[in-house]
Formats: sequence, structure tokens, C-alpha cells
Amino acid sequence: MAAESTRFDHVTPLGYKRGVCRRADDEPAEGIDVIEANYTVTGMTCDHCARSVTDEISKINTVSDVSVNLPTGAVTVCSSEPVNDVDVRAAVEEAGYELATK
Ligand SMILES: [Cu+2]
Repeated sequence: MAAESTRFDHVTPLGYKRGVCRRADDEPAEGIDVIEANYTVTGMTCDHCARSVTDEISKINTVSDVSVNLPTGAVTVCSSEPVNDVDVRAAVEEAGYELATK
């Protein structure tokens, strides 16, 4: 229903920050960094799209949390080590969407 609208608009600087990705139920041990990486995914149109992307990215080993802002396509990936853009791109494509590039 939604995957046909994949587009190739772009803008995606990667930003790494510390400590902004903690969840109450997944509190990392003290001294362990939680890294946030921001991406833009194009083509998502509904909650189902967002869930597919979240599920695929969540399969990456070091990823602890994924959040999607549907209207903007902004995807925040929280992980214990910097995620590899290639892995994120593959996950997004597996879900049927496109990772925007710079
Ligand atoms: Cu959808």
C-alpha cells in the first residue's frame, strides 16, 4: 500500500551525541555511551511503514532503540557503538524504503 511512494530527496547529516537515547527499561550501565545517529527515510506514509523500518533497524546488533518521526521521515537510532551507515541503509531497504543521502 505504501511502498510505491519511495522517493530520493535528500538531506542527512549524521549526528552523534551521547546519552540522549536512554530508555527507562534499558538503562545502560554507567560509563557506557549511548550513541544517537540521525537519518532521514523517504517513502514512509503511515504507522505500518514506521514500524517496518523500526523493526529492520532494530535487528542491527548494537541498536538499542529506534524512533521514527513519520511526518518528517526523521529516524533516530540509538546504539552502544556507532552504527554503520551501510547496515542502516540495508535495513531500511529491506523494509522497502529509502535512506536519504546527502
Ligand atoms: Cu505505510
